Amino acid sequence: MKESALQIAHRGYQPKMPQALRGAVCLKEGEKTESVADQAAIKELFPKTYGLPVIEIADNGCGCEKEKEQCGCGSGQAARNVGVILSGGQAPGGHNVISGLFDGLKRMNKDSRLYGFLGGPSGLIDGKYIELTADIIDRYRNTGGFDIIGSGRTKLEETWQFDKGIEVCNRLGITAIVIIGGDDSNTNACVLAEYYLQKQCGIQVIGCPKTIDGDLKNRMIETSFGFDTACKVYSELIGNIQRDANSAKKYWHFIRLMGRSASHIALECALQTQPNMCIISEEVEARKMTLGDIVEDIARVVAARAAKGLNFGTVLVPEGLIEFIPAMRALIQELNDLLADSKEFDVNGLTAEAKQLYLSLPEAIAKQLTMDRDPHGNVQVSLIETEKLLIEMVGKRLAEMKAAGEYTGKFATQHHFFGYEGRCAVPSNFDADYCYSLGQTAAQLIAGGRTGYMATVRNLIRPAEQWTAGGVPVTMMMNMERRNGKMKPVIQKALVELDGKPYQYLAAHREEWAVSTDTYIFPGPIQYYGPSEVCDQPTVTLKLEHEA
Ligand code: FBP
Repeated sequence: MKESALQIAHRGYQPKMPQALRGAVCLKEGEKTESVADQAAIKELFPKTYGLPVIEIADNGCGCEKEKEQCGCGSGQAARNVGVILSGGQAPGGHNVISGLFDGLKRMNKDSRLYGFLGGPSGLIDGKYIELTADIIDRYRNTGGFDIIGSGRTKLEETWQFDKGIEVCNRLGITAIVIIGGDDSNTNACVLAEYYLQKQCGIQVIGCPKTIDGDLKNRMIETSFGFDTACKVYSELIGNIQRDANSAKKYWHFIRLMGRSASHIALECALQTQPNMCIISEEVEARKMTLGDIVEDIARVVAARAAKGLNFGTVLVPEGLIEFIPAMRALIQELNDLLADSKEFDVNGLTAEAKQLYLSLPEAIAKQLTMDRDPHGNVQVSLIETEKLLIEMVGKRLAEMKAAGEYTGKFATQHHFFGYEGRCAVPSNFDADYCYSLGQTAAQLIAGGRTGYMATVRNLIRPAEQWTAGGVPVTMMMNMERRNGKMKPVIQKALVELDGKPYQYLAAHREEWAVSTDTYIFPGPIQYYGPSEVCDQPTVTLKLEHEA
């Protein structure tokens, strides 16, 4: 297979790692934990994995005899067989989690073996796997994509699936599984860990925080991997479009950005590029805005720019917007419940209010809302073309304003959707380093006999040598939510916080960005080689959230 110059050069890139992961380590136990909410319900559902302590990985120069005894880390470990699964949407850096895991296991015992289950969680149940040898791993180091073993969205939730997993693991001598996934996949990882503990089958389960959406973060997890690279790719494209808009001066660009429910990607891209408008779904919900209100806001900015002779601009639209408009959310909830019970959709199954809203939507959007849910019961928001809906409605509103003498400009538009362009990009140095460290951390948690944990690497705005590594019990991040019409334990999704610094920065600057011609930022492409201030920077979100 012919490889690009970057691919060839990049194979030799040595990811930077926290100092604590470089030599022999010990696992230090912190305080016992509680779930973020619904403690009694979560405790009852996870009797074995609830309340575990947070783990910090320290180099074993810490002088703590007890911890040294318990961790059994560093070299001299017994050989072990481990399975790894990539779950859900692709995110840059997945291959580095696997190579970090591989190197970590081999460092502890060269006879350890790593098996990759093919095509996501279904690979475990169907017993489809490959052994990941050094040759294979070396071909995928520092590359984007999940193609080393593939990914999938099969939900691991039923006892027969867990039992099949035991059969397959026993056949391969596997005593630990690493699940690399988002909030839903890590929830399932914890359900699996709990079941395997109850069955005393000797299989540990460790999760790793993956998703470009950036919504798997909390007090213990600073960011999910892939968010950094994806946002940098989209920001490059938005910057290019802004330069085109500024040059041609004839189009309004409506750019929808992936990210599912949360608006982290749209917000981060806005911070990197300073567009004329960026809608934040969480704000729309908090201000109880209607679709009409959003359209009015955009039309107001278009008219203000037109008054200055600027008939061009950029509007960023988060993928999940539609779900955050309160009336739409109620409609979607009704549709979810209706579609969970029957595959045939009948509009008369909706309440009068929801039915009226449903019938008022453009046909294409209404149809998109009733399409199949993903296996976790989520609306597939990536298929709903909100940017086109907004263009249509803003166009109508501007025509009314023109008739009333309130607007005199031109409204020529282009629409874009950026999502898949960023999910398999070559990981930024940040993601390459972060992911490799996550993989190494997972190996240490396995060596320390832990299960029901997610690997964590923190202190991420510092140089990689100063990052800290550890494990957080998955139950600590859980609460109860309604899914497919039933209450389920799930990892709490992190939405954009309106009192958080990233949103506050946007709010403080957006009036200026709306009407200006010289505030656009053009980030250019991700750089892999060159000065650290160009190549190793974390996202603006991370910096704003964690800088003192
Ligand atoms: P994960 O949550 O599984 O990481 O997926 C993220 C995502 O890229 C979302 O941003 C998007 O809505 C969805 O996946 C698209 O799913 P699909 O890959 O099935 O089209």
